[in-house]
Amino acid sequence: MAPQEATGFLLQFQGRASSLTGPGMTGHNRHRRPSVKDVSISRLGLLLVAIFIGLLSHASGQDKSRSLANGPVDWKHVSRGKLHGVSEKSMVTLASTSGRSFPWTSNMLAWQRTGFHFQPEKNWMNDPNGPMFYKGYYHIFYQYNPEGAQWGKKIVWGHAASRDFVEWTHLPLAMVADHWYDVNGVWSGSTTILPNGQVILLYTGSTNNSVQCQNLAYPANLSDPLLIDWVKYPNNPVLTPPPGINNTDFRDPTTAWQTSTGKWRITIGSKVRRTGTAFVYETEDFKKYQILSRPLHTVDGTGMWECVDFFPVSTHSNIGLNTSTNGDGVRHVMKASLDDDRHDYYAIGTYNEANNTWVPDNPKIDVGVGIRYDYGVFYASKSFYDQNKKRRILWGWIRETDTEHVDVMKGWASVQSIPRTLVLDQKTGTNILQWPIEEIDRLRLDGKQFKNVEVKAGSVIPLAVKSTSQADIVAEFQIDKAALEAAPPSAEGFNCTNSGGAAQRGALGPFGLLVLADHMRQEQTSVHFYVSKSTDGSLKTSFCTDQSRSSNADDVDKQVYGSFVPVLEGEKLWMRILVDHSIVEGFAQGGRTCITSRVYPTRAIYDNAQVFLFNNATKASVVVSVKIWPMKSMSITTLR
Ligand code: DQQ
Repeated sequence: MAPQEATGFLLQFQGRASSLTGPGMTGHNRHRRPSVKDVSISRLGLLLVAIFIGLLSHASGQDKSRSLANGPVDWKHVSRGKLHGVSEKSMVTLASTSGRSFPWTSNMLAWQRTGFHFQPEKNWMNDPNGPMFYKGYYHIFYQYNPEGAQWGKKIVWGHAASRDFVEWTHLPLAMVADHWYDVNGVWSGSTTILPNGQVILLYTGSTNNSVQCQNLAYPANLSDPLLIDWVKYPNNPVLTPPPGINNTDFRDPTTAWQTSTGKWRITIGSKVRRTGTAFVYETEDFKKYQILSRPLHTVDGTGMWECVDFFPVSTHSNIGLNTSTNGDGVRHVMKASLDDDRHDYYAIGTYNEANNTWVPDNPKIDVGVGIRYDYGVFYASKSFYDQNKKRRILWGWIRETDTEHVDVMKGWASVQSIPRTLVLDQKTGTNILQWPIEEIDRLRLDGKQFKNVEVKAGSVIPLAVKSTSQADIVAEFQIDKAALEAAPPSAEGFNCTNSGGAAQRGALGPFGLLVLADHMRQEQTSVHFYVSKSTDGSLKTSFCTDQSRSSNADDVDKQVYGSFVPVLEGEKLWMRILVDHSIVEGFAQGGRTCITSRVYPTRAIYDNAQVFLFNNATKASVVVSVKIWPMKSMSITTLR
């Protein structure tokens, strides 16, 4: 960082702090998650209070529940977002849309807060917005409801910055809903850093009449590396829905890319009847735009496209590319977040700047009908080019999969995924690889290794690691060769979601790890492989996460997630799992297939969160080498 930048930062930082804090205070408010020790102390305190209340109740003849909500309550699904013209924001995949809640206690709910995933201090968060690296700081903006733990009508842009993705500072709200053109919500958008150093921010506003329009904003002070203050362009909106497009089907502008003519282009998601589409606009100054006659791409039957992302990847190197890069050795990735099923689908293809079209390499793996970034909970993601370390980084919104009234009890909802580097898989050429950014490794504490553990067919082996509520796990598996050869071929297709989860037994699987499991395994979340042999003798590997036994509570989602993972000749099966309280992120084969789950155990929490190896195959034994690192928490402070 240049000296003048550092001074500017300090002045601004102290200026804000001094008006709000007393002498000797820094202006930072530390709010890390409680350590195990803190929790034990507070548990003791709670216990004493509970005994005291219990005695009082007993004396007065009352029956007081120990749950937060004064005993189980009835819940009913409430839709959020749809009526206002965006995808459903509350949880809808529970088996029923109403029921009786589990008697959650404050101790259980406190444990759910994560240690090394990005979260605001409280309230609701959804999409990551406008990520960028600017003057020494990584910035993340996010959809935020300052008024509560549910999605709301007045969504604003929350903001935080970090030098290293490990120590974060929460900053004041970047933009609030304060103009006619965004009074119903400051919705998702992107930033672009121009070659002259100017920063452009484009976002969707929902107007006083709920029309979706695009607005321009820019930093008030470019020499502030924290970019605290933002100015909205006085002549907003800069774009309104094009003729023939519904007022509520036009949102989420991308980062701009510069063409060979020097003009800039952005793309914006929409739909024409049931056809998902990405319109392209060209501009010189980000104030006046011209729509191009052809959309970048459309796919029939995929419905509204939210949060489109469009960026180049290199065919021959793992170095990330600036969003404007095109030409030889470049493929373009297109991603759309499907309003209909709330999953992020991507495809790899070729961008032709001259006629402004993008064509997928394989029409069967097109946007919205082929492969996904993640086969669990992962939506409205956004990537950015990190010019600091020459890499492309992806953030995704990980929603809750419990009920809204429990989120209200917790006082917060949603986390952001671990930021992932994103490169083209040069070995397959047909998928990208997503991998936790290297900075996360700095949170690893002393790891424990278990080498060449034989896990026989039908067995479960506990791994002696004290606490694994926060853990990074890397495991490698070798299937018994003879069993592999002898396994009978099967014409039945295996599918993680419908084929019975970890309890299903086949000749060659499932096998993998059980995380967030209590010692009796009344609760467990399995992350596993399942290998099947096709009738032509070829092997097919699936990577799955089974949440069906993840919690004793019934008011949480318990789906089995997963998909096929490419395994090339001579490759071992391997996976990495990040466990962070209520989130489990799994990466198979270096990030070819990823699965993120939210799980809400009631017993397998704090020091009771254990890890096991398991092999539920009927024939094959597997030899497993695994390393488990307990993880430190990130540090998150607040600039007040
Ligand atoms: N979330 C924003 C919209 C976007 C949606 C509103 C995706 O801009 O389309 O909070 O989750």
